[in-house]
Amino acid sequence: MNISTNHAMNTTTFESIVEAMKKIEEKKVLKLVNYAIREGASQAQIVEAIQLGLDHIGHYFEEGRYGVTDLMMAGIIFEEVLKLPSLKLINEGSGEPIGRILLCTIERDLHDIGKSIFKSAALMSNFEVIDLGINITAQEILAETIKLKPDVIAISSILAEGVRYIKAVNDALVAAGIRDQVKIIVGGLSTHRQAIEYTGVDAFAHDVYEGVKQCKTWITEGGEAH
Ligand code: B12
Repeated sequence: MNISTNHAMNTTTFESIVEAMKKIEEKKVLKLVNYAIREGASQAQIVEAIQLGLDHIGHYFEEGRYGVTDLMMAGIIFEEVLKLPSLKLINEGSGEPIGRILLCTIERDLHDIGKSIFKSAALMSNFEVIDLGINITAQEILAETIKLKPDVIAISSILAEGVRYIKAVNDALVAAGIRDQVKIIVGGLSTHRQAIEYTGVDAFAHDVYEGVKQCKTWITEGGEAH
């Protein structure tokens, strides 16, 4: 996702959102986001600005300048932004669902913001999304897959340790003899190409839009993972 250039949101507003997020200024972020929406900014542009702010927060956390409470506050602000009625309007798709996605954050991982953004993007593309939540184990995913028969299992994995739990999901589906009935896509910080080979999943995506595009390819063209 690279949309900081050529966007409907003006550069000053974009940078102000990044700055306010960086400083964890809740009211200011919400005010600026509302202003940006009135200016014609898209959901993707707002997400990008906030994500840039979060990247700074992540670095400050690594340097010891921010603590876990700051990470929590940053997460809460992002959730509030995603819940803004003005953003929700552009969240929902319309018409018959084109496919069913089972979505979750992997075992031991409590990060759910990337997952929520994926959900909005998938809904906008007319997918039915069943969100299992956070800290979901391979056995839980297996049980829901048997019950709900999704076309795609989409997993968010933000912590580096997530890779081994994702492998467990693949192994559980193989053991149950249903691995070939569903595609698995993983997104998040801990994902990279080598990890995909190790886990046995079908695809990974660095951002949600790339991920949704891959899901659409699987559904509409019966295409292979990249
Ligand atoms: C907010 C935050 C938290 C909040 C989460 C709140 C919430 N509701 O999610 C809280 C306070 C709970 C938290 C806790 C911890 N956190 Co934290 N957190 C962050 C922070 C600042 C932002 C994460 C975020 O939401 N980013 C914004 C979203 C939009 O980005 P994203 O999640 O990466 O999602 C994008 C892509 O990855 C992708 N994507 C994500 N999911 C999916 C799914 C699919 C299917 C697809 C296709 C794509 C996709 O698309 C998204 C949009 O493009 C990051 C720093 C950072 N720079 O990201 C650290 C960070 C992720 N946390 C970190 C750590 C270490 C922790 C803790 C261990 C801290 C501690 N000592 O307790 C705990 C772990 C708790 C646990 N068991 O999970 C590290 C992880 C290091 C690692 N790689 O393992 C980071 C990177 C900070 C750092 N630099 O050290 N954290």
